[in-house]
Amino acid sequence: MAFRQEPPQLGNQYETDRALRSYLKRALPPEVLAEVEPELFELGGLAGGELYRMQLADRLNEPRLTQWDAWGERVDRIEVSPLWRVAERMAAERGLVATAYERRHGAHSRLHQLALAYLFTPATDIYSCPLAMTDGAARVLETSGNGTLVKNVLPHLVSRDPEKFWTSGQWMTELSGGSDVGASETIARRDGEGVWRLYGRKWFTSAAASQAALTLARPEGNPSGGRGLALFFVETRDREGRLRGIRIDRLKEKLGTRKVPTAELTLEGTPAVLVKGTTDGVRDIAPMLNVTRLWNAVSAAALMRRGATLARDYARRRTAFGSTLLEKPLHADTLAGLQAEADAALHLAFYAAELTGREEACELDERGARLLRLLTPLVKLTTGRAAVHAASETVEAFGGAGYVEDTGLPVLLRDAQVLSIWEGTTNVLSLDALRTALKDEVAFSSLKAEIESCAAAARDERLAHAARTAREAAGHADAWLSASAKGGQASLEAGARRFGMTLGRALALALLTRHAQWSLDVERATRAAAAARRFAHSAIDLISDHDPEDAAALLDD
Ligand code: MFK
Repeated sequence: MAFRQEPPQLGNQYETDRALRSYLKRALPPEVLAEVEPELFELGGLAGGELYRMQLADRLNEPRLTQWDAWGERVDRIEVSPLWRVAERMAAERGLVATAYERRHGAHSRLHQLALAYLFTPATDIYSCPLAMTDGAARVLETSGNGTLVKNVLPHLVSRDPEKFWTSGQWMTELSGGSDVGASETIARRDGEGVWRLYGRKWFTSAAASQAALTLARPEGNPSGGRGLALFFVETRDREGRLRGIRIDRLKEKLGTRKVPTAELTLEGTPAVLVKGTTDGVRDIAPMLNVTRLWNAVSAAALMRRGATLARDYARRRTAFGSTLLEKPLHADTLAGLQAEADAALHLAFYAAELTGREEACELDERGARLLRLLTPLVKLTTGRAAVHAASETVEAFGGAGYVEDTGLPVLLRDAQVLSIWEGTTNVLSLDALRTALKDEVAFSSLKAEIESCAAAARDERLAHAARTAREAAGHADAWLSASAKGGQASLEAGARRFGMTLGRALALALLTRHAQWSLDVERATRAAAAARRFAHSAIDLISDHDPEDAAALLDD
């Protein structure tokens, strides 16, 4: 019989995720786990079954922008793909945002919600983008003290009823900069009736089909820079469904995340509501950034898991040179490395989720809050970079098939690339983390203490090397910071990425190690220890002193 290749398949994505299940067993009280597990099983089944089949069938569908109707009327209507329409309804019904705000399980509600997001994200082609922003907007409104928005808008963002559920965009990026938000040129002006109206261009607005958005604009007369901006809420359409002073100029032609209708917008007197004060918009939108960065990290871990799962399943089905790929020592070794990276990302992302949940339930002390401020950029930048690397390995694990579109595999690589770009690039977040570590000794010392405490928890000899590696890497980063702080701003900035990545990876290793000890003790299982040991042999300590003159010579024409 002629050779026939079976495609990779996915099982129940919760049931088969040993790393997630082991982590949740430690992180959640048994009664909470028992309550949330049925939802996770159900969503895991959909993610590996019906939704996966829909994803493959939906592969060529993309959002469509219709700017004019047949009779010359400007309509600027966006239609999203069939998969996204299903995802929107399902996200509302299953409380992908609501769960975090209902707080049925207090401080554990964030974990509950993000465990759902972890299963949902790889199954819905980046529908996590509008959900992340909606969650961020909900958090900003919840803590804004703006009674009107809390009463009229927040219930839509956290609704489980698909007819009431709204998603929110986060319109920040302008031509002048996606990173340097303080350079924004959008102007806010009050009209004769006292309504704020926005004028300007937003250059990269994800999920432009949303019913609402938070955005930044400069009230006329305000100074330049981030302090002169103010945070505004915008309801995008009126009761008849017409855009309110917004023109959608075009959809972006992106490398990946192609289901996400990312648009260029012109604001032509868009009515808007001031969320807080008339200044300090960057500071006021920061809670949203922290929530979307957390989603970014969870999505990175989830996409790494999806890639590793597909590659492992395929390796069982694919035969070459007389045996399955999984029986080939080098292929198995490569996949094991991929799995360890995915486990590390999972522990890092969910550790930030734990602290976020505690903060939201008012159970995090000042020290913890400051640790979380430093942690968020570190977690985002570390997992975002790791996800890009992992996606490339995943595609390669399929050989030529991974390079062919209708296998549904290349999209994993294209989509992963966004994770290190949006919500702050690796370098911008490295600088943010560096500034925070320098400015806030409490935050930095709490991070070092956390790494130390995780490493100290590892009593088993089999974890000794992993614990030592985490400790030494953190110590090296600490020593580098002290030495470089004396050397001047340029050398500090030049080393910021190595500093951030080292801290992020050292913390991931420390968390993995602590979990591995627990798993040895309680579950009598060695899988987590294997992940910690394997991850410990990857690049953890990236600190090194480079001669700035070498960099200059390399960049010289
Ligand atoms: C799957 C996940 C999907 C996610 C989908 C999202 C799609 C959305 C697409 C996008 O919107 S992409 C665009 C994302 N853009 C960014 O993330 C911006 C990246 N740039 C930065 O983060 C810069 O560091 C920053 C704009 C914040 C720098 O601006 P500034 O004007 O130099 O601000 P500065 O002075 O650093 O901070 C101003 C205040 O905010 C300070 O507080 P004070 O006024 O009290 O001194 C800061 O401490 C505070 N702040 C800044 N970042 C903060 C923060 N506070 C808490 N958390 C933070 N992260």
